[in-house]
Amino acid sequence: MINFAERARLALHPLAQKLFLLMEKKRTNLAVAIDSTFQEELLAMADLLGPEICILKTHVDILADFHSNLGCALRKLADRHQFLIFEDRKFADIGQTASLQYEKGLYHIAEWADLINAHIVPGPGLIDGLKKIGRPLGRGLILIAEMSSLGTLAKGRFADKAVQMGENNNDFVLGFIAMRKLSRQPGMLHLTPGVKLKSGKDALGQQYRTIEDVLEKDNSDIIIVGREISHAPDPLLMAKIIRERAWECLLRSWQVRTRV
Ligand code: S5P
Repeated sequence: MINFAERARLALHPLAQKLFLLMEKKRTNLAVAIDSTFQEELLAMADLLGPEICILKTHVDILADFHSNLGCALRKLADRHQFLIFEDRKFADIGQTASLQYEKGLYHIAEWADLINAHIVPGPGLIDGLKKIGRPLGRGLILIAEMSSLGTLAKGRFADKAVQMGENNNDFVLGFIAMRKLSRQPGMLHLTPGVKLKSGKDALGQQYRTIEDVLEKDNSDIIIVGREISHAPDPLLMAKIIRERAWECLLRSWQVRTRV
């Protein structure tokens, strides 16, 4: 299995190249999900955890005190600590509506988020609508192929279809939310949520697997970790522990697959 530096060379999207290289340089494949409902808390966490992560994943629409200065503040932190900003908006409308949701409204997501994601239910017009706005700005799209929640319909043939749609649009799509590696294109990234140190679930259908399951058994690239870090007594310490463990798993998986 080839490493991130080699995959950066094979990636078609410049943002994928940037992400592969920053992961290799920082030695981290940890994306952190900060689902805080207060802007200052989100920014403080981003600053604290920035050196440990490759991606900061946000949900701006849960902020009780959203202010239009957020994007600018997040971009400064992303530049200082070298991570990408991923707004987990999960677009799911027709292309025209989604393009407006991406560019306009309260949040002006396209102005500050490197990455966004979308469901494939509406079909390829949604990708075209987002691409029209995001591509000229050098942004990238992650398609939701599989989900971590109990009873999800996003699996099997649905996931295959998502991969096909993503690969057909690899000038804008740079990867998938997936529970395992799905695409054979080396430039495509796989990001997996539902990760904790120990497997389990929450009260609302979220299902957790371990870092080892996700990275070594199922060959994903990036783990997305939320409450295990944000709700830990010492979030920075927990981020460091998870980051180190995830990187070791990745190195082991590369060695195993190189030997095969
Ligand atoms: O299938 C999914 C896709 C996503 S993007 N399952 C998920 O949990 N997510 C997101 O990952 C979710 O919206 C949340 O922000 C994060 C997981 O958070 P945690 O606290 O359960 O680790």
